[in-house]
Amino acid sequence: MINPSQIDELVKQSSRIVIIQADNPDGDSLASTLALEAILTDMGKQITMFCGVDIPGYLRYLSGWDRVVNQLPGEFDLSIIVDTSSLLLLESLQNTGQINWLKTRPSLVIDHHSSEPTIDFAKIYNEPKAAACGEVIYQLAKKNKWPVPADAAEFITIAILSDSLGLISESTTSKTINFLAELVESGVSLAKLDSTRKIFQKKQPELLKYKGRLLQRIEYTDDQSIAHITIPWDEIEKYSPLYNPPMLVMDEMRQVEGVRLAIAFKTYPDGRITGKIRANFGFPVADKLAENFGGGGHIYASGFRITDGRDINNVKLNVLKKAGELLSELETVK
Ligand SMILES: [Mn+2]
Repeated sequence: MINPSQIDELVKQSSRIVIIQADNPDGDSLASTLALEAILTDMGKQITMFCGVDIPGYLRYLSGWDRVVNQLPGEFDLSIIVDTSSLLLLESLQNTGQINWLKTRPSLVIDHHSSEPTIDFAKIYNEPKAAACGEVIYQLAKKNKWPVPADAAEFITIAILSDSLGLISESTTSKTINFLAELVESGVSLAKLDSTRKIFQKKQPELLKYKGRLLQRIEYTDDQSIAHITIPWDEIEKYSPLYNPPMLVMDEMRQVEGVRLAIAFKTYPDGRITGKIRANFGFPVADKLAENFGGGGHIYASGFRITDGRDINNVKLNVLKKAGELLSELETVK
């Protein structure tokens, strides 16, 4: 693993840097990208922000999102991949062939995931104990005495609050809270950030109706310890621009009595199936479950993607079976 001062060196000798998000942009990845952009621009670097897929509507309150492009620049000296170490999540770069161009220059991963990295062409800087990629970036900035301008401080705060679910996630440590205190001390207003976010996150009435239909479709297995839902392509196509459908109900699913694990399956026209997994506190099996199906993530939040054309019912059966096994293994350990 590369260390902070080596990263500092790499950054200092590069003048054109492209910052890359995976194909599943979220609050942490986008805010981390924007924070890095602000920091590195302040250091005189020329920055391009890349993401292979569109930035979802609910993140578009983050000023600067519209500067994220889906084409790598014609010239660059270094790429920094944020918030993922998984090659699977760079599928759009592979599908468009841009990955070959990416590999011609040094590449650095800044991440906070516990799964084994599968991006083999980059130097990895991974801090699995950090609550957010934004926290890792803040630590790097502090260690390397990089400037943290006011907008960068805001983005880092947003990144940390986003992935730590407002400082309550399992991965939130006293260090995370201390960092946040420093950011507030430096002038970040949490109330202001929250009100901007809420204005942009008002839901359209049709989305609430759709949520009602999703709630009706939640299924349970294993004595109601696993809640799951399947979202077909026509719904993804219709509602994704407004909101990521599973996120409308995942929290509710986890709040049902007896539920330990919530799983959302999505099916795509090309046969691809994805799974989003959330585990309740005390049932840290999300990473292991995802790893069984070629994915990965954290102990309480993970995901996988299946592209070999397997039937959805078959996948569901296998995932739910494995989930049940992992949960009962926990019981035996206790
Ligand atoms: Mn993250």
